[in-house]
Amino acid sequence: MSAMRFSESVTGIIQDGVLVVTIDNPPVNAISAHVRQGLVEALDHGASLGLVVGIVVTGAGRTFVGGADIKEFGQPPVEPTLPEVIERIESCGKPIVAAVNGAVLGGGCEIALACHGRVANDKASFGMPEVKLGIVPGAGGTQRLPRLIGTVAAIDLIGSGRAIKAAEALSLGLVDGVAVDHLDAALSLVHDLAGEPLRRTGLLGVPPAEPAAVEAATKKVLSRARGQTAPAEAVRLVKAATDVELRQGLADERSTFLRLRDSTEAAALRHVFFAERQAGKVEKLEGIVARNIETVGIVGTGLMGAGITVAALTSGYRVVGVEQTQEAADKGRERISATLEKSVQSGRLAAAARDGCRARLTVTADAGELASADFVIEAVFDDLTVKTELFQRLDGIVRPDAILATNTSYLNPDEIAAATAHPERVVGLHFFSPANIMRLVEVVDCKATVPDVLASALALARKMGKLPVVCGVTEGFIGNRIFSAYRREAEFMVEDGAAPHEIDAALEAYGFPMGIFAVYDMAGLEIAWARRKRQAATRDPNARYVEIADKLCEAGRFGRKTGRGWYDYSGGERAVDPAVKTLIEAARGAKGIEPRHFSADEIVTRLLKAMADEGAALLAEGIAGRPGDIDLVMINGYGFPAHKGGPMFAADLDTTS
Ligand code: 3H9
Repeated sequence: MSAMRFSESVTGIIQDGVLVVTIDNPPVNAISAHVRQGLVEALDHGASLGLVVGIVVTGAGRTFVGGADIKEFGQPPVEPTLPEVIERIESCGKPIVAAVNGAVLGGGCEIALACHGRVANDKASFGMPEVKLGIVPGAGGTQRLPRLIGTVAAIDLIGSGRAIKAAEALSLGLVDGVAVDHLDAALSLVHDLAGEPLRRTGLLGVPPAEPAAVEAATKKVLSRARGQTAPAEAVRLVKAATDVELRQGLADERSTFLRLRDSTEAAALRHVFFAERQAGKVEKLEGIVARNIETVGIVGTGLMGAGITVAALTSGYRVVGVEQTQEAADKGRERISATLEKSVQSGRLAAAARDGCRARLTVTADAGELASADFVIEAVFDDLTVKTELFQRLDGIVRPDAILATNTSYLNPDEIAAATAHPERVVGLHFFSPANIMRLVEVVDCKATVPDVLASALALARKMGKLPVVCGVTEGFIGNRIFSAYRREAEFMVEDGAAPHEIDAALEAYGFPMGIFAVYDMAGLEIAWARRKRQAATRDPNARYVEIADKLCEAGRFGRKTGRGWYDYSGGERAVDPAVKTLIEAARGAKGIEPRHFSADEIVTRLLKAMADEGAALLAEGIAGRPGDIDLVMINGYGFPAHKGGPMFAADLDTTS
């Protein structure tokens, strides 16, 4: 029989007396209005055909259903709603089985939950990531999932938004079977279910749970929520499924979903979602093909180099690590090995994958081995002479088509590139420490970088699982330049009367995991001090300069590692130090500043404005391509709370509200 078309994205075919309905809405089969309309048409058709014993629902391509169409959020509602479609599925008189062929997320999971049976192939993954978008499931997920897998597992999955593989879904009871041929398995399940009383998930009771386990799961979710609303609401709704009737639970879930969907928090997280998908897309690279990279050379296997090495190894590259001496190479190998081991212990890396990583790694004191590398990343001491000398040497070692990347954080990569015979093959790759864990990489498009080198650097970063953000050359690139403006403003407020702990408390209440002075102490104060000393001669004498950080360094207070910095750590915890108060008062006195009170609101407003103003300057100078890129850098590199959308989003909100 020829294929039936129920809408532009939903088709059907009858196979073995079963209507097989396929959702085909690229790129991720989101449940757009025409998918919902098509599904309703298909269900009606399947129910009305006497020869059809049941229905299978599946997805075309790599995804079953990627969830509600996020682009529809904020648009006027179009019928039928997803809860209406789901109600039709669950109450259908013929068995409906979900044949899960790939990722099934959010509303997609809710469709699968409402089906009378679920089978998956081994590529399937299941997740309810709504909390990551600042919302809760809005089509029955919080009510049906606990009925199927229990309250504790449902709190974990819905509260964290994490995705699980087919095998875990099977062990939790989320699917009835995992098969190589999911369609075949789904067809036979429909035949098994036909004529039998149907198992409707919404009518099941929630299995009893140990109160202590429910409490522990709740605590875990809330401890990670950091000021976000959605996770707590999601947990509340899941717990309520035990106590209230399905209809009441669904109504509560729907009104909570609609309220959160229209919140600023959800708008911020949607902005982040789309900004991430935009990041690294550069108009001038359209049609440019990235070079094939198989072997990555890494010069310097200290903390940063080892982290980059692990990120490269775990994404399948062969790595040649180079050090200056055999002793340093041995130490580097040990450091890399220990980092790999830690990844295995924390569950990020399978033991077999670790063995593969080791087999692809060479660490040597012979720089000549870099001749086999397609892409070389330097992660040596951040000093211009050291780096330019290294790049000159690399010219004589690497292949003519090899790409050279510098991991400098503050130096001018154009100057480093100029030291080589071929500056067109040099690019900046600014990783964040620990580089095997932090997702952000600033990809610096230098003056002479040619498009296919930039495209290759982006492709490499993406393959390493990173979030690459392209930027132009400026001191500190996007992140450190904004961080400097933010730090400057914080220090102005300290000089004018705010205590460092008041500023940190205001930032932490806003959602930063750590205030700026606590971050300072953790990173160590001495590197920035050395930089300020280097810049002293060229500093604008008329610009305001706060000396308090210099005075702390002069007193040997370099932060946590010395037990004292902006705070005192001698008791193990961060504590306000009267000696710092005295030092600040002396600095104010020396300038004749009369201290005044700063409210938490004023502190946050001023710091956000300082970041957004610097961001606007970066955009005007063409250093950053999009406001969203700046937001991603601050969120992923500097602890800016994602649910606030980043400094540019927050500033935009301020001017539009
Ligand atoms: C929900 O379901 C609420 C319900 O409970 C209740 C409703 C009543 N919508 O990530 P990629 C686009 S909330 C619209 O690079 P991948 C994306 O923007 C939803 N568009 O692909 C990009 O577009 P472009 C819960 C979407 O293969 C393109 O698809 N669901 C959606 O690396 C490719 O995206 C989620 O939160 C969407 N739902 O990963 C799932 N998803 O090419 C969010 C993607 O123009 N999605 N796009 O830049 C994902 O996690 C990943 O996209 C996925 C594929 C794993 C599916």
